[in-house]
This record gives sequence, structure tokens and C-alpha cells, in this order.
Amino acid sequence: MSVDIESKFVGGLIGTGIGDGLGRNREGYSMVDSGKIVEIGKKSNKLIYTDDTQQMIGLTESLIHSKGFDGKDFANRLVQNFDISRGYGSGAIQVIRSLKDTSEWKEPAKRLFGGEGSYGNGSSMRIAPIGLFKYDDLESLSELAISSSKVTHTHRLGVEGAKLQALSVGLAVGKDPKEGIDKQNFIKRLSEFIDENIYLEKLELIRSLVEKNIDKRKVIKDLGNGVEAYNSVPTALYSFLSNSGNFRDSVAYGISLGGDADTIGAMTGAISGAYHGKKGIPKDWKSKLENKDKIISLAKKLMKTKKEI
Ligand code: R7I
Ligand code: MG
Ligand code: MG
Repeated sequence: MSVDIESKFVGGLIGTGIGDGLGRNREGYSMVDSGKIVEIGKKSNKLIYTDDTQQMIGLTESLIHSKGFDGKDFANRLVQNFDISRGYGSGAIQVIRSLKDTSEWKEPAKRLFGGEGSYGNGSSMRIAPIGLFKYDDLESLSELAISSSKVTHTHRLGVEGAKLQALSVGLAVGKDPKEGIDKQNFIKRLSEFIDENIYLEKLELIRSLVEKNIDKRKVIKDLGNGVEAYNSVPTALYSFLSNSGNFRDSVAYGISLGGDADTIGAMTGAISGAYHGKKGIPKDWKSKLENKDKIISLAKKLMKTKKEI
């Protein structure tokens, strides 16, 4: 197998930004044809990203600076990079504001939603850099995914979503798109790391749905398109697997499902970008991404950091 790993690091990060920037136009809307998403992409002059990519950038910067994951450093970067105009979740706003005033960075996230913490998809949508950084060691990848989630999302279902999304990105890095993907095996491998029933059940559903040409309504009904991690991470994985032939189809499909479209777009883009690499991402989408050069440079630095440690 000859895969260009650096191209995959770049693909995973700019894939997040493109899916997010394109999907924000459809956040909160109902499903449409994928063609409509491609059309929106053509008409947009710029793909402006949201909190999903803003936090993904912070996590990447933190991994590079700390040469690995450091919760305190990541918490500081969430505070430094906070930009309310990017459209953060209500729980995330509360946590980040509390993080600003405390050195006890593990505490604020635990206080959300009655004391179990958030199961929103906020810790899943930003996690591409962890999947890339540890793609060759899925045990460590899972541990880092869990730790990075807990800075804002401590609910077991929020944490598990982040783990599943990071694993999907990590597995995609190791696959050669010229060889195609064994979808059943990909899902089976993911299941080996997953403990929570709701995710295991959805992985089983994906396993059967992915072999058929399924109506979008059924995909939304069975897998979800909401802001909860368990109603969006499996949906992004399905969007990738059912359209794994090229980046454009997978991301357009994920966004076309509507609902939490920026985030389903970001997560589909992360997996698909990590699979196809930079070269597999349409030029027009790449050139329109806000802060494209900065994100590409971060991806390269992340790769360099991995080699050095
Ligand atoms: O997860 P989070 O950062 O939000 C991410 C979403 C993405 O769609 C972004 O694009 C952005 O739009 O926001 O922020 P949270 O507030 O932690 O979680 C998101 C939402 O999930 C919350 O505002 C709640 O509506 C819901 N939620 C919960 N509801 C009940 N009980 C999350 N956890 C719970 C819970 O435990
Ligand atoms: Mg967003
Ligand atoms: Mg969203």
C-alpha cells in the first residue's frame, strides 16, 4: 500500500472545514437532493466555518504545542479561540466561560445538564486531529479521544461519540482509496472499540443500510440528524461509507440530510478527507475555504509533530 499520509492529514482537517462551511447553509433545514448542496457550493464565494472548525483548530494547535494531548492547554485554547459569532452550543458556551475563570479545567463540563455533562456532538465535530495523530495506534487514539471530549463533554454518550468519530477518521487514514473500502469490515473494526449499546445498535443498522440504496427519510429516521452525538456521529459515518467513491458525494450527501448539517458535514468531511486525502477534495471547495492556508499548515505541523515524538 502506498498512501501519502501527509495528504491525508491535510484532507482530514480541510475536510472538516469544508463540510462545516458548506453545511452551515443548511443547519436546521430539512433534507434536500445532494445536487442542491453542490449548487450551494458553486454559488458560495467563500466557505465560512463555524464553531466546529474553530474548535478543531484549537485542538490541533494544542496537540502540536503539547506534543500530545494536554487537557489544561486545550482548555486554554478553547478560551483563547472562543468566538461567539461562530455559533457555539449553549452548554459549550457555559463551559468555556467557566474555564476562563478557573484553573480547575476538569470541573465545569461535569456540571452541565443536571450533572452528567453534555451528550451534544461538540466533542465529536472537532476531533479529526486526534484521529489523524494516532491513526496507527487505535488504543491510544481512543484514550486521547476520551480525554479531549471530557474537557467540554463528560456524558458517556458524548464521550463515546467522540471516540467513534476519532476512530472512523483514524481507520480512514490507513486505507488506500485506490483499493476501495471493505465497508463491513470497517464497521466491524469500529464495533470492537465501542461499549455503549446505542452506538452498537446504530453500527448494526449502518451495516445493513449501507448495502442497500436506502431512502434518505429512512436514514434520518434510523440514524438521526440531530445535535446529540448519537444522532449525528453514526449518520456522518454512514454518509461516508455509502458514498465512499469520492469526497464530493459523501459530503454533499451528509449535508443534504439537513438538521445539524454543518456538523454532519464537518464529521463526514473529516472521515472522507482522511480517506481520499487532499488531492481527492474538489479544487473549487478547497479554494473557497476560509483560512485554508492556516489549516493546511496546521495539518503539516501535526504530521511533523507525530514524526518527532
Ligand atoms: O455539543 P455542543 O458543543 O454543540 C454542538 C452543536 C453543533 O451543532 C455546532 O455546530 C453548534 O451549532 O452546536 O454544545 P452543547 O450545548 O453541549 O450540546 C448541544 C445541545 O445538545 C444542547 O444545547 C442541548 O440541547 C443538547 N444536550 C442535552 N440535552 C439534554 N440533556 C446535550 N446534552 C444534553 C443532556 O444531557
Ligand atoms: Mg457549528
Ligand atoms: Mg452544528
